[in-house]
Amino acid sequence: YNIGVFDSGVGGTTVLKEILELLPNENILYYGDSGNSPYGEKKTEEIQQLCKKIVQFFIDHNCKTVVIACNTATAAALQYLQHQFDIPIIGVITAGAKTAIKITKNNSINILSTSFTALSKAYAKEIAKFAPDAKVFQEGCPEFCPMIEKGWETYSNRQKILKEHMQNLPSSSDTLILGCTHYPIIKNDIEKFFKGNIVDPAKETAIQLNDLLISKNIKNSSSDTGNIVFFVSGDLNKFKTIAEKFLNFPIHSIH
Ligand code: DGN
Repeated sequence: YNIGVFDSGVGGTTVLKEILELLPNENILYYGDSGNSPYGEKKTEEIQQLCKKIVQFFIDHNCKTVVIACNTATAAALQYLQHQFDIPIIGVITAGAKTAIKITKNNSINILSTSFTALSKAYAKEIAKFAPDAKVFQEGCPEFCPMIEKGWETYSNRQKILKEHMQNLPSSSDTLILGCTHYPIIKNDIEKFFKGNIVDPAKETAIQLNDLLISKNIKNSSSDTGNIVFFVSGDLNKFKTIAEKFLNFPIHSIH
C-alpha cells in the first residue's frame, strides 16, 4: 500500500472520495479510529498519541505517505507527527486555507468546524502565514458531527441550528471553509445560509497529495484500479453503513 489515509472515524471518507476521483490507481489504506471518536472532545496530547500509533501502523504496512483526513487531528497533531516521522505527512488545513486566500476578494474568511478546531485557531494561524492581514472568523459547531452520522435529514431542527451558527459569523465575509470532514455532506443546506464561495478542503487536499506524489516520485504508474482496504478501531458495521453512504459505493475489504 502506497498511501495511508486516516480520520477519527468515518468523516475522512469524504476526503478519501476526492482522493479516489483524482488518483484512481493508488493503493490506499484507510484507518478510521472510530473506537476513539470523537477526537474533538480529547486533549491535544491524547490526540497526538493516537495519531502516532496510526502513522506507525501505516509505516508497518509500507505506506510511503500519509494524509490526515481530519481537521481536528490536523490541528492537534500535524506538526507533532511531521517531527516524529520521516515520511511526508499532510493534513487538510493548509490546502483549504490556501484556496480560501486565493478566492476571497474582500480578505474575509469564515470557517465552520468542530469546537476543538475552532479553539485551536489552526485555520487562522495557517491563513496568517500566507495572508497576514486577512480577517478570519471561526465557529465551532459541536452538534453537527453526531447529527450527520445519525442522519442529518431526520432532525427537524437542523435548519434552525445551522442558521444560529451561521448568524455568529459575519455575513460580510465572501468565503466559507468547510473546516470539518463531515460538512461536505450538508453543503446543500449550508449554501442556503451563505451566498459566497464555499471551500471544501477535501478537494484541495487531493490536489496537494497528487503534487506530493509526483514530486517524491511515488505516484503509482500502473493503470489498474487501485485497492482500498479499511481498518476500523470501533464497530465495523456502524462504520460500513455510514462510510458507504458518504462514499456512495460498497466497501468490500474491512477489518
Ligand atoms: N473528522 C473530524 C474533523 O474533520 O474535524 C470530525 C470528527 C470528530 O472527531 N468529531
